[in-house]
Amino acid sequence: MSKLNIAAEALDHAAQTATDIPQWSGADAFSVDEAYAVQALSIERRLARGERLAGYKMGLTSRAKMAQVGVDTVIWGRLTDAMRVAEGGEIARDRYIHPRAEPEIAFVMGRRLEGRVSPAEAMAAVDSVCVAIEIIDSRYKNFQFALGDVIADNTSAAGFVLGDRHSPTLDIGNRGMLLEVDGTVREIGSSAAILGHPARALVEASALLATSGLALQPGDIVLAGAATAAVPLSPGMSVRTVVEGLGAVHFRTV
Ligand code: 0L1
Ligand code: MG
Repeated sequence: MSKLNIAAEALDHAAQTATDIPQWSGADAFSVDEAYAVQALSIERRLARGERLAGYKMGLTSRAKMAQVGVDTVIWGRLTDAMRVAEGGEIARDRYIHPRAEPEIAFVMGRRLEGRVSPAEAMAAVDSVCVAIEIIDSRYKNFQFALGDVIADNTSAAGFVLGDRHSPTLDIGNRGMLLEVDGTVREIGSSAAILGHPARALVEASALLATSGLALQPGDIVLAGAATAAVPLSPGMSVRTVVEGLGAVHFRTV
């Protein structure tokens, strides 16, 4: 088995068993291209088990997130249907290694979008926008990684919750966003923290996916990235995100 396949299997196994693994470092560290290849191989394993591709997530699209994890490049990962948590649903904390939640905005694509586009062209391909929460869970020890590690680990993608769908004509630039735990505000920010405007995350998604020969398809979900740092999850929490103008979404941990 190749080095990339061995890594994909290790990451997939770590996610399935909620067991952390060491980072790849030194001579074993992955280049960006190798890391995206590992990510694709690990997702193939999920698809072979019957999961379906649901879309993509953009990672590290805000300064708060870059500072939290010490990596300063926008990255992307893949979402599958099995990662979706129903609005108001619950997750078992022990199915994850060290999960965190972060407030996001999601796009649902109405049309195909590929390559370099303007923000207006990107938004014209969107069917709807929603408030969202992403659940991330690094498969690495102590939630620490270098750029190649986190890309290979599908950019820590572990789950997502979507709220009601709204028209893409709604203003989503500079909207207040917050994350509450048990009714207490834990993180507060603005959608402007997401690359200046969440539409720019969609522009980046389209351009970056094209470098891997991919395009956004109708029905794909795209998480734009978090507006704030992520909050660690423990059992018995009620987690809620509100985005001004888009409403709220929540889930619970047991
Ligand atoms: O969605 C994100 O911004 C996460 C990207 C990977 C870094 C992390 O695990 O926080
Ligand atoms: Mg995120």
